[in-house]
Amino acid sequence: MPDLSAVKAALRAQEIETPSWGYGNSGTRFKVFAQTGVPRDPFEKLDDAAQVHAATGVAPRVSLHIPWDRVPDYAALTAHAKAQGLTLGAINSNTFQEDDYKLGSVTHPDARVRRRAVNHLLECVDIMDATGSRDLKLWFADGTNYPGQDDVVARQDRLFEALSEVYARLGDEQRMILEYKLFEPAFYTTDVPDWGTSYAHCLKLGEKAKVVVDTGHHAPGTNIEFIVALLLREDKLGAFDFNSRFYADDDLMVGAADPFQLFRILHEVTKNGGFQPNRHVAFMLDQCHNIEAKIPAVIRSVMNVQEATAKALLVDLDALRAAQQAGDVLGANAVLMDAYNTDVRPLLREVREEQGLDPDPIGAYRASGWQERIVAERVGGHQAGWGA
Ligand code: PSV
Ligand code: MN
Repeated sequence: MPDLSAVKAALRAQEIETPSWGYGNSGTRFKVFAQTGVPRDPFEKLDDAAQVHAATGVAPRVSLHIPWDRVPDYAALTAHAKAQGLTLGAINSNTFQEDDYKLGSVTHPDARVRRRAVNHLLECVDIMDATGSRDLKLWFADGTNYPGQDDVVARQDRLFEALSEVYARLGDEQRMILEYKLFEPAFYTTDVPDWGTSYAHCLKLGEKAKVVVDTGHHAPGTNIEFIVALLLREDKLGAFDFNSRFYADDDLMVGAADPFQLFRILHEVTKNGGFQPNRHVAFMLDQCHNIEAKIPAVIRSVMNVQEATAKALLVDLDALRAAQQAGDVLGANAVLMDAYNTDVRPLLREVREEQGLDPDPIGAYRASGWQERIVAERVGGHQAGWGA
């Protein structure tokens, strides 16, 4: 059986990065629903993220999204984070909300538009210099809607040219992490549709380029844990964007749709050393809380990741290997299922108590009075939203 004190130590050491946009208003392409108390600027988003960290103890970093989190003074934003025990995490670029990008950004047929997109990515690296962020996170909406619309190979060439220029600008400690997504907003071809395309570009670029696995960006039925295991084997897994999906890129709370899949993914992470600090895998949430209360939803999501992680850490790897070696199909499966079926909530309550935290993070948040305070104080001004 796994050593319980090692399991607890791993749970204490876990770090989950939360997304600034998860605290702002969001919605679908049909409607963005405003909620009361929502942050009006990136500083207030950090204040909310600090509540999540205070309640859970494992959410010390916040991803930013440019331009949504553009501020005149990034040193001030970084200091604001630091004052609350937070650091600034991945800088997410945005090359999907300008008219210029109708036919693509870095893969656009027009060199002028490509230049504009690359300049934005370079600006994001400047911001990383100011915030101390390690990762430039790239997701491209680029693609085509109709057969024949553009030359798909030429688009790959343009993509690589753009990535190479930005890669060359990275500092020694900085990385480029390249996300893929099967479809949407493009419906015929997407320029980075899958892990293989991301991997191929990252491999050519070099060691500082890694793949991001967003759990909502695959075709239904895709075996995501296999992708994770393979990328870890190749040392090309840079980060996770965790969320849940029932149909497409639903961006629901991680662990809500398929907690068993989340467990299987985290089992591969555990087994293949993905939690080791020297592997530098970032565990991030990429979610939107359209109809539910945002801060408690982020807390719940962090807890869901913790629970799946605890179960993955409880897998008896010695017994699993022995069963696998003996060709004991049912025995090996039973080892995994035993861990999955363990109720780890008492263990996590214990870990929190040992850290001086309330064993019930959501209860602690509700009791803190923060929600009432932001509803009362955050009046006037423009609520933050994703700008869609
Ligand atoms: C857009 O689909 C997206 O959800 C990507 O997954 C990015 O990671 C995120 O937005 C931030 O741009
Ligand atoms: Mn994502």
